[in-house]
Amino acid sequence: MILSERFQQVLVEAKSVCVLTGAGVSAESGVPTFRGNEGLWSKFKPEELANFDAFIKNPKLVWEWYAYRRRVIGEVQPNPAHAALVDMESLFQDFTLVTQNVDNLHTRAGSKHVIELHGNIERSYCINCRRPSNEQITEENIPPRCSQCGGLIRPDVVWFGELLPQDQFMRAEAAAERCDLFLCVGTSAVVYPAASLPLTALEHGAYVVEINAEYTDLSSRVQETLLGKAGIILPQLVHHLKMAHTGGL
Ligand code: BJW
Ligand code: ZN
Repeated sequence: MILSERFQQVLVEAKSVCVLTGAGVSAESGVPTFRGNEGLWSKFKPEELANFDAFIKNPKLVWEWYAYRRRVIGEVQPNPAHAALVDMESLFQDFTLVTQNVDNLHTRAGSKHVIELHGNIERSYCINCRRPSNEQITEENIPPRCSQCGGLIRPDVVWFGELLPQDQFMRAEAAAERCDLFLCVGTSAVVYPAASLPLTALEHGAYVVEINAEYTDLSSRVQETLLGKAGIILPQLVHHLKMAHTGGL
């Protein structure tokens, strides 16, 4: 991959970097993305399953989706895109990793500080008493019930129409506002307010680079789109940075 002169300069000189990741970052691990897939659950739009009304109407169906995804996630490993983002944490003075993913793969790869905007699929809680649940959830015992009060257990993720964890979102916004370089990786950038973060970075003068397997609605607004797989491109950026730091460039 050939990086533009301008991007090479920004990459090497950046002091503050913010990265927003989406499902495309985990695609090479074998985790299906939300939009434009084939397969078992592709007949449902995420809007149809990832909302509270759908859960109350059919908790078994929604839990079947989550139980399937929990199983897939448990069987896969972080990929070179996750690993490159672990490396980046130590290559910049100020580095913020923000993810929309609930799969915990950034943390499993070794990233130390991850802002999880849409929750984490490994956690769940009771919709009645709000206690975190540690019930064993398998594809056989769904929908799970709270051992304390009998209420329905739900995954600790953010569904459509629900507020994002405000402390996490405020930290993400602050990072987008102060960064010199913003990388938007493997996201269709259609789900708000996460999709506002690259726009916030642009408004505050950051250089915004999208890394995606295809063009998105964001592509026409950012300085550059690098088309390709995150698991190929991100390690190349890290290689470039390490060469620059050791004087090899
Ligand atoms: C690769 C690759 C490879 C593949 N390498 N790339 C402002 C404007 C318009 C609408 C709204 C707005 N504000 C709020 C809304 C409503 C709504 C919304 O945004 N709707 C839009 C769809 C129109 N937002 C909300 O409801 C949010 N809440 C909110 O705003 O609260 C305030 C409020 C409250 C009450 C009333 C009113 C307002 C909450 C959004 C929660 C989203 N939740 C989900 C589910 C999480 C749990 C779970 O995982 O089950 O989050 S939906 C789903 O989409 C999930 C994802 O995090 C999210 C984003 O998806 P992502 O990551 O972009 O995946 P894909 O599949 O779309 O894209 C993958 C990309 O990767 C593709 O581009 C591929 O090309 C690429 N790719 N392989 C690189 N190897
Ligand atoms: Zn309960």
